[in-house]
Amino acid sequence: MLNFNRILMTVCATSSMVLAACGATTAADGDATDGTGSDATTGDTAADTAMGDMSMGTTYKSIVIWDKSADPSFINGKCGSSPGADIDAVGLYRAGKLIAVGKPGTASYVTSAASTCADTKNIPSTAEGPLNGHVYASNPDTGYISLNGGSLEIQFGACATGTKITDCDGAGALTEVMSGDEIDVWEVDTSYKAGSGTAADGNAYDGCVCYADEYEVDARPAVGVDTGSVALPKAGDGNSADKKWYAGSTTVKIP
Ligand SMILES: [Ca+2]
Ligand SMILES: [Ca+2]
Ligand SMILES: [Ca+2]
Repeated sequence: MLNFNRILMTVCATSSMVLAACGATTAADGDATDGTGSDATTGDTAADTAMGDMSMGTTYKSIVIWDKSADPSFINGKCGSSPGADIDAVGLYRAGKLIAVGKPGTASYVTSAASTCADTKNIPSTAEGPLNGHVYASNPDTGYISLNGGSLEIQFGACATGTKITDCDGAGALTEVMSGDEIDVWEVDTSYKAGSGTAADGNAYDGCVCYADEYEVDARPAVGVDTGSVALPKAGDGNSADKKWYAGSTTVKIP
C-alpha cells in the first residue's frame, strides 16, 4: 500500500529561488561559487537571508508520534494484545535517499493516563533501528511498540551499516530533520501481510487483522520540548489545513 515516491529533487530543481536554499547556504552562500546566475549582481545576501536560509533552513531534533486511534480499544475496554498505534520503525529520507532511522538509545515513551489496558508491547527501543516488526499467529509479536494512547519521541541516527529500511542500523551520527525531508512511519497494518509488496511484506501471518491504527507525527526543535513543534503533513499534501493524522504506515513531509 505504500508508495514512497520521493519528490524533493523536483522541489529543489524547480526554481532558482529554491535552488539558492537547496544549494550551498553557508560558506558559499549566494556568491559566485553557488552557480546561480543572479547571485553575483543582485546583492543576494539579504535576499537569501530573508527568503532562503531562514525559511528553508528549519531543523528539528526529534519527532513525536502521538496515538490518535479513532476508536481506542483502551476507551472501549477492548484492550486486545496491541492497544493503539503499533510503531515498528521510522525512516528519514533526504532527496529520495534513506539516510537515517531511529537511533538506538534515543526513543522514549510516555504512557496515557486515560488507558486502563495492560500493554506488553511497551518497549520504546523496538521502534529504533530498521523495520523488523513481526506479527505471529501464536508466538508473542516482536519488534514494535503499541502506544496504548501514549506518545513516542525518537531521534534519528545515520545508517552506519545498511542502506535500506530493513537493514539500516541507525548507529551513526545523530541526524537532524530538515525542511523538505520525508519520514516513513511504519505502523503495523496490512502492509505487513504477504503480498503487500512493501518492505514489510510477509512480516505478519496470513490471518492477521493488522488494523491500521491512527497517529499524528510532530517534529520538535528541542528534544523533550513540545513548544515550537509542528504537526507534519502527509507527503504530497500541500494543504496545511488538512487533518494531520493518519492510519497505518504513512509518509510525512517536513514543511
Ligand atoms: Ca494496535
Ligand atoms: Ca522495530
Ligand atoms: Ca496497527
